[in-house]
Amino acid sequence: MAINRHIQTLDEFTIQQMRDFPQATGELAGLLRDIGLASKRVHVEVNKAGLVDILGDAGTMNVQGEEVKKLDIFANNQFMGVLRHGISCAGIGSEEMDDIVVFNDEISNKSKYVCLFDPLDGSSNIDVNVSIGTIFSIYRRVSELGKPATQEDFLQPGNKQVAAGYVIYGSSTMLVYATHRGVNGFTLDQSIGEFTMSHPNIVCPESGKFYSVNHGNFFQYSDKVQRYITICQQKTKENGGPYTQRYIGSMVADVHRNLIKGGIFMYPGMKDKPNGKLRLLYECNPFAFIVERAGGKATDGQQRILDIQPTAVHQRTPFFIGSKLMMDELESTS
Ligand code: AHM
Repeated sequence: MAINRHIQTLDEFTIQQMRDFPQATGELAGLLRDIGLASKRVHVEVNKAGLVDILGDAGTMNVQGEEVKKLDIFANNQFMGVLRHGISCAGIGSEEMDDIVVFNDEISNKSKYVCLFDPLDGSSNIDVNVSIGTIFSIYRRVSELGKPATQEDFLQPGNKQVAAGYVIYGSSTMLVYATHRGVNGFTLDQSIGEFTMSHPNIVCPESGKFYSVNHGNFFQYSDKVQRYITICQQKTKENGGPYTQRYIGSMVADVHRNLIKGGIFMYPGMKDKPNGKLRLLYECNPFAFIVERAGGKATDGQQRILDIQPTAVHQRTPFFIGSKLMMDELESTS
């Protein structure tokens, strides 16, 4: 006889979490529901990307001078639309837009949160059917409630995040999010159109076998990073290895794998790009928050990512993130 196992949806979970805090207003649960809704719409488009004319370049550059793909624009519009018309967000910042967008209407001005997004990370992989993802980050406003959100609300260090998460559009679509209470993963059950709890209380293994870095840039990295990569290559059974190199070029997929299985991901600074490629606010802070909550570590090679005081919404930073013991080994490499 089939057992009717209880499934817990994302909405049920966030509402249940809220009940533990009598003072909670439900705004965070509402925000997560809105993000879940937008990501389901993106999931639908990503899954039919090969069938419709949504692949390929949109013919414009984003603010960092990179090619914008059509799905990037679609995803950006979905998240922006859902949050603008919801009741829980005072404004957003997106990797795809030059400036922050302050919603500035009566309801939004009363909202206590702002959101930052990379609507479609790894978008250069869209055309070749590789996993891509959405990354998000939620902050409590520091500006006065009842008035429009301000730039300061968005330029807070990552340690002020209230929640952060990502959606991976892979062999299945998954939404993983962290709060100070832990990290949980929900897989999209397409038969009912709901994210359902599949990975409760995610803990990043203390160590792992995977190291993820773009080897093509090896000679652009600092001596220290080159030495650490060499240590990874020289690992044997006797000293915790061998390690396996895995680099998809889609950070959501690379960090997701390392979060679940243990590993280290690096996007170091390079001789001609000392701050690397990844954006502090849209990519590094959210992942640093998630991985730290799961027991791992994240740095820029010098300091904890979450302690960096941002000065611009689109700033970049070198990024090292992963299992605690592997990060310790990187830090102790001279
Ligand atoms: P994108 O949003 O333009 O795709 O860039 C971000 C991606 C990350 O997901 C990934 O880790 C990195 O770029 C890969 O860059 P590279 O090809 O230089 O290794």
